[in-house]
Amino acid sequence: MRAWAAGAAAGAMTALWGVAAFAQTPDMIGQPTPGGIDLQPGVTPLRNDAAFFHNIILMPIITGITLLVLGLLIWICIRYNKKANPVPAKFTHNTLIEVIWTVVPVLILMFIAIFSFKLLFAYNDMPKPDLTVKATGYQWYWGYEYPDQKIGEYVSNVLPEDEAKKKSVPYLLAATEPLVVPAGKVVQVLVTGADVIHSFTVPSFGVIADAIPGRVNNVWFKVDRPGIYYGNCRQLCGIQHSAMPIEVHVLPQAEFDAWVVSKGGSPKGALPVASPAAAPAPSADSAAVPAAATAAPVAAGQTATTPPSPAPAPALAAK
Ligand SMILES: [Cu+2]
Repeated sequence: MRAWAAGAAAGAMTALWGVAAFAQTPDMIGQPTPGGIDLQPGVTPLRNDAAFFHNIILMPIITGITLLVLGLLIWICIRYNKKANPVPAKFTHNTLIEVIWTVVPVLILMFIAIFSFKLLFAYNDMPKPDLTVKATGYQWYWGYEYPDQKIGEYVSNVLPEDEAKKKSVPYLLAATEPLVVPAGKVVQVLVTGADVIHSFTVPSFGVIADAIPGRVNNVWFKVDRPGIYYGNCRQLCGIQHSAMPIEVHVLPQAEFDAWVVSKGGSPKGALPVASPAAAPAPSADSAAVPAAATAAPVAAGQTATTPPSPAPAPALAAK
């Protein structure tokens, strides 16, 4: 029985990964692939670790357990139904089996915990950031601000469908203004919300942080490969939740500096980054963020409600 279950599990896994590998070949970087069933290809080490944890550690265990339980159910239905087994056994306990079904799950959870905690700590251990960006979620668009470069908050809306078509960019993923960051640098994103809870999510970076009003969460990433990467708000935040894409442009440092200048900022301002990493920081989110950073979003959130009046319009039209 056990051998049968193991064989079935192995067979199913092979089939699953075969299909995944097949579907993966034309996967696009930084955005979802039509018909794709695997995770988006990652471009940060953390994202690759997370994918390893999901694909190699969790999925086989989940598949194995599911198939084992299914096999047991089928076996019981066939072998112990009224016809096949008219006189049922009278015992109610079996010490050996009870020990096994207590100890084995504990061992499985301990095995998972080794990888899970390692990943969790890796996410929390942010190196000293080279750039800090503040991302604020609004109903329904994002505001980005570069405090050290003195770039005030600007609005990033969903790119209307006709413009997206014209530019051959993915509608509902492309934005009117991208978030721009330098390649090969540690980027810290301070994430907050101005009205309801949103979520700053870029799958290929392995980055996800809730944008909560009155709180600042932070995430970090370091992308070596210049390119365009897409994400979304990933928290149901209202009727236009689907219309708040995140478009990240990763540029070589020189181009990033030029972009900062074009935005009226100063690239040199990047150097004296206040180091929140220096604080003992019990958790990456919320409390550890310096008071100045927490105070800023609220103020920005209030002032930034002025420009958005044009913002909801395209979003509603897009509906
Ligand atoms: Cu949202």
